[in-house]
Amino acid sequence: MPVRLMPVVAAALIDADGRVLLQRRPPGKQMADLWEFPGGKIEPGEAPEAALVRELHEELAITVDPAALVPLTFASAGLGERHLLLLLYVVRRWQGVPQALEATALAWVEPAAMRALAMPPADVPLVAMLERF
Ligand code: 9L3
Ligand code: MG
Repeated sequence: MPVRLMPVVAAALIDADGRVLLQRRPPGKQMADLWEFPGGKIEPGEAPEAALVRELHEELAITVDPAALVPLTFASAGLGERHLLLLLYVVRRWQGVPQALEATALAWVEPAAMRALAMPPADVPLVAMLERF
């Protein structure tokens, strides 16, 4: 059976102190209660950067210039009969103060402290990249 790909974009928002914004997925959704880089699925026909700008507005109420999205790395993970492809962008400038519109909590976390948090399988290898960034 062919594998169905699910392309997902996510952002590492980095503040002036080098901390990164994580959000906690709500109960009832896939991967409930895990801490993730904010983002979501790329819609059919949508450019990855456009998808990430849209998701950050929907989830955090911030406005991001697509030119401020710097691709850093990717990870992939099996997800039942689907295959998740997760693209991570670094973001250092945005407008507005992030608000948890979909998550149950937001946290600014030092990259070295992320290992202590429960994250979705695809997010875990991204942390090692951020630590070296
Ligand atoms: N996912 C994993 N890590 C992330 C994000 C943003 C998403 N950093 C996974 C969770 C879901 C799928 O991708 O299985 C789609 O994400 P969403 O649309 O439920 O946010
Ligand atoms: Mg999402």
